[in-house]
Amino acid sequence: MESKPSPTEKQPVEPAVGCGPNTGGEFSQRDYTHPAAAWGAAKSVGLTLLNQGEIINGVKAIFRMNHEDGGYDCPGCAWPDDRKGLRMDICENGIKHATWEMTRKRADREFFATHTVSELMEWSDFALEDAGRLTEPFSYDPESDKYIPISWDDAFQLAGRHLQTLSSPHQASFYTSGRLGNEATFLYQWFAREFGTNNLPDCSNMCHEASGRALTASIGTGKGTVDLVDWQKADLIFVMGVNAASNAPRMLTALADGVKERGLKIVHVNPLIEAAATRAITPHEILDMALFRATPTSSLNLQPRIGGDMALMRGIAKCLFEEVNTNPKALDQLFIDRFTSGFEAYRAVCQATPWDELAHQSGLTIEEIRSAAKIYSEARSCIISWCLGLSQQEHGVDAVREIMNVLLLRGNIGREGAGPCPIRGHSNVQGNRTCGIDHRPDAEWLNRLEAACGIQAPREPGLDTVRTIEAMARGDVKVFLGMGGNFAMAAPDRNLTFKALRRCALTIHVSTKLNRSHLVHGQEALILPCIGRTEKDQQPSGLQGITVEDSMSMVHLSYGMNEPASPELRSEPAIIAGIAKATLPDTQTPWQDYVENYDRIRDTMANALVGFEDFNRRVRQPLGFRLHQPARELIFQTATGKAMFSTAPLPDALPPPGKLILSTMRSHDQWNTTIYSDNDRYRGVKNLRTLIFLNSKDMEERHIEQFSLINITSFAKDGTTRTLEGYRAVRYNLPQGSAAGYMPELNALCPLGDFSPQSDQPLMKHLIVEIVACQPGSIRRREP
Ligand SMILES: Nc1nc2c(c(=O)[nH]1)N[C@H]1C(S)=C(S)[C@@H](COP(=O)(O)OP(=O)(O)OC[C@H]3O[C@@H](n4cnc5c(=O)[nH]c(N)nc54)[C@H](O)[C@@H]3O)O[C@H]1N2
Ligand SMILES: Nc1nc2c(c(=O)[nH]1)N[C@H]1C(S)=C(S)[C@@H](COP(=O)(O)OP(=O)(O)OC[C@H]3O[C@@H](n4cnc5c(=O)[nH]c(N)nc54)[C@H](O)[C@@H]3O)O[C@H]1N2
Ligand SMILES: [Mo]
Repeated sequence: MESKPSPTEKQPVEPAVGCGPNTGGEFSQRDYTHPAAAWGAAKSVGLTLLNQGEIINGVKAIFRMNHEDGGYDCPGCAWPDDRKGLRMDICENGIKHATWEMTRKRADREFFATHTVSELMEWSDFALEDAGRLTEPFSYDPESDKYIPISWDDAFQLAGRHLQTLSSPHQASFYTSGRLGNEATFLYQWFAREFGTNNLPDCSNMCHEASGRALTASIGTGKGTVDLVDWQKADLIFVMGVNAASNAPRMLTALADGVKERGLKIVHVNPLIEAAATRAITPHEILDMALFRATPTSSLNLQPRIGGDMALMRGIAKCLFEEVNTNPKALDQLFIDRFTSGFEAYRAVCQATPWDELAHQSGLTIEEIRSAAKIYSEARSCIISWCLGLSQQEHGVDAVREIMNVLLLRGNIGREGAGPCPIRGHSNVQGNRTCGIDHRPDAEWLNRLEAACGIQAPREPGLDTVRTIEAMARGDVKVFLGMGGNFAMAAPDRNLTFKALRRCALTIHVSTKLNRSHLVHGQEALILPCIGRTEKDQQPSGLQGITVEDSMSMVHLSYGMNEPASPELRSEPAIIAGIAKATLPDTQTPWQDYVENYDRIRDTMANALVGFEDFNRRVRQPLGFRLHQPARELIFQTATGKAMFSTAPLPDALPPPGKLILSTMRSHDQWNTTIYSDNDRYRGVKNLRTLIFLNSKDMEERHIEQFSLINITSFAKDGTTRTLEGYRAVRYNLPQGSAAGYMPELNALCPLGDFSPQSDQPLMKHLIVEIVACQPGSIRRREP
């Protein structure tokens, strides 16, 4: 076999094709100077609605989303709803997300009769989802290489047969994506455990696992402790490692209102200066939008190197320890003495870390760190919020614990306007964990589950996302069930993940739309279509609501309002019950009763889950209810019974010589693996997804020009490399040594073996890469 020429020889390559529509035409990038969430947002929403033929329904949908008296929970993100009844906060990306589900297009039996799976593999990810809503169950037919219709009963029997013939229940793995409502979640984990395994990987294994583990170790809860009222009271908010204008747009309202109404201070910490860090117009302020009156939303912008956050936090702590010599109020010593443990050790670690090292590792100047510390020590109350920039790192757990350390030093927890606030991703990812999706369940939870559900739960820990891929690749896991999501594209190490899925005897996907995970299938494969969040869920006892938990632990009901995309669709609880009944011949669980009336599921949940007592009544209160959070009341369920300082050593965040650290992230016009267009408005990008943002000095050093074609090679710890060719370099304001580009295209570069030993999270924000210029070959484009 001919060996592949090394990229440094400047072999001609063709421009890479991204996951978006790839409609061709000119691409460009320029600085975006408009405020976030202004008319550009309105225009973009209009285009999405137009494309989906949904102007009327889309507009109706907007006015039902997140409403106090009914309506459905926005499937877009987990930001809580400000449902005071006075005004409704909606956002561009939530509307896009909801209308994407409401499309009139259909991927029906005619569609699948027309296209083979091999042909569909050639389609872009955009085109696959754009085929429309799935209409009935399909199974893979190897003869014709097509998906063909199958009855629900036969589909369940097929699933049941496979699961029953496994030699151990651990040969199946049950993935969850964070859209699943609480009731379906509870049934799903119940089914997996009654079947006999804790193999419950979820998207959280790639998302906020690190945050959950860090907070549990520090303060005895896996969640943030603040709510929206705290956001409205805080003096100071740190916004770290999140692109809020695109991924949690309703946060802009809280930021802009805070600045306007009470002089809120905001410190942004991000290698990129994202749109929310400059100025915002909040979507509901129509007058402001018309007059283009933007609110500045930054007191300080810090651009650390990728992975430099922990050094910054430690620097802030070091400043406080210095300041307390002259200003005793710099630390909240009363709080520290009463509620924390490990303080002296933490002080010693901070004092022992030299300033030079903190500056070098954070990529910031000592002055910048000092100015952040000054703002922090002057604030009466402070919230620190963060997202994937912190969690998808090798030392993500240590970094989040360092955030907690800094909060504890000034007693910034358990009082108004203060506390840690991880910004969750999927609209119910937090609820999934609360309701039992956990591959490492503790004994207390399993005992409660057994008592409430009359089952025997397995005690051995199960597989998470990374371990599931490894096990499928080895042939140890033979049945993969994806409850939502797009596992093949969202997971790291594309080639390996594809191989792993293809080794399975059976892959099942419960989905609303066609995606690549359906095409990268096992020997046998099922697509089971479900109703979406925006649709009515009719069961024998009437219209059903489902519950979700937002980022700030509020649990509330959500009712769909549209007719289902097809009469053949089933609800997620009904599909889980169907598979369960076909798999567990001796089950004592009344699956059918549960499907007929979700109140019955909630009654059982009330017995099994701490904090869900009287669930059915409390969730019907106008705003639902807030889950009790001991840490919010300064009750710390940790090893010492106190909030615990941590003293982890500072990791080395620097790229090896000649290499760069690459972070993978979302564009403005995508929802995880769902791509709406090839634009990234707030970063000024048009028509291009296969790009890498680079610092101008890094480009010069490599003789790379703006938009020139480049190859990217990632270096795994085991010595293997992965290369993507034909990307384009785009000059961008980010620190030297740091680079950024889009998921899911770049997942091909994430080595499966390179996950954080602290959280098992793949290092999606910390790839070690080499980037070299290459020559263009003949231009070839894939037809959409
Ligand atoms: N419209 C829309 N909304 C979404 C999603 C979506 O795809 N589209 N996805 C949802 C999901 S599942 C999630 S988890 C969230 C994700 O929300 P985000 O966390 O905003 O997701 P990313 O786009 O990956 O952006 C990561 C941010 O971290 C920054 N960053 C990268 N490395 C570092 C670092 O080392 N330090 C710091 N401080 N910052 C860093 C990047 O510059 C970028 O701003 O959004 C949710 N909401
Ligand atoms: N390189 C890199 N990779 C990443 C990340 C990153 O930052 N960088 N982020 C990671 C993160 S934070 C996450 S959360 C994961 C996301 O991973 P996933 O949750 O697995 O992926 P999504 O793209 O959100 O899933 C989209 C699919 O969900 C299905 N769907 C939509 N609505 C519903 C519904 O109501 N019910 C059901 N059953 N299905 C539905 C549709 O068929 C759609 O195609 O990706 C991870 N992967
Ligand atoms: Mo996520």
